[in-house]
Amino acid sequence: MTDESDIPQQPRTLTEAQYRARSRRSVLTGIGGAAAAGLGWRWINRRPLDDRIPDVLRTGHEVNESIWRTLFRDGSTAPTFDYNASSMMRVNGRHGLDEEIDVDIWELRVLAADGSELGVHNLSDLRGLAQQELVVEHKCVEGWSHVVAWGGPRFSDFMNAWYPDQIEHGYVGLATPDDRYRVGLEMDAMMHPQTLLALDLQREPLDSQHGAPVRLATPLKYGIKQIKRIGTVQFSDTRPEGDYWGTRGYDWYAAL
Ligand SMILES: Nc1nc2c(c(=O)[nH]1)N[C@H]1C(S)=C(S)[C@@H](COP(=O)(O)O)O[C@H]1N2
Ligand SMILES: [Mo]
Repeated sequence: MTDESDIPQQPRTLTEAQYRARSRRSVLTGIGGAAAAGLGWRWINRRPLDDRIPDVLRTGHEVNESIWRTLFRDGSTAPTFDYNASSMMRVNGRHGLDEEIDVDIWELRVLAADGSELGVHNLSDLRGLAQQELVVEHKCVEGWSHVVAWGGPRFSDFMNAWYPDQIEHGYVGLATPDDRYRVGLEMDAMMHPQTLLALDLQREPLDSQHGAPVRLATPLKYGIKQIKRIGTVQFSDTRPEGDYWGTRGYDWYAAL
């Protein structure tokens, strides 16, 4: 992500030593996790999710997928924090954010697998769903993390309210309005209770560079999947095309 190297870094949540210790642990639990997933051991389900695994990003994708399913299928969740532990994070990644955004006329377009339009939503639709606050560690593949407070509806509530018959599809593709940044996620990850259509960051509406008016927030995935400024949502039975970092060599799952 060389195009972001000119952005000054905010202080990290973890000290350098803590971060290195965590990475060492991650290597160990990554290997143990692969073995456990293969053998079907149950203990791994109780492991804290933040012990997972930058190294898995670089190793077998199938292994990563099987760990992911073991971890999340049965309702495990990522650690949450006190609001007091959270603070505003840096802006990182501006793909798809070039144009001015007018949140009053912004619309979220929802497309079927064949590309036909299923629905269009405005901000009050999303504000009208039950609002959650989720204080979690946002992790970037570049090696920094930051505890932030997201606010907004669960994607699962959005689906249950308007598109219950689409939940059977295996994947969801999301794109910015200009189509320059795209991500694909498994429906399982999208339907997880900690996956939000985030409208708020630190209890304020998202500003433009953090993804106004709505972005994806999910502690199950690295930052690369947490698309800012969502313009379209499309259901799919196969992996959505054109995942921005997936097509540039990063693990498609980008799971923690
Ligand atoms: N539209 C868009 N969304 C994006 C990106 C981007 O470049 N464009 N970068 C991703 C990455 S790599 C990270 S770490 C987070 C950073 O979110 P922030 O800018 O709010 O810190 O946004 C993610 N979502
Ligand atoms: Mo990132």
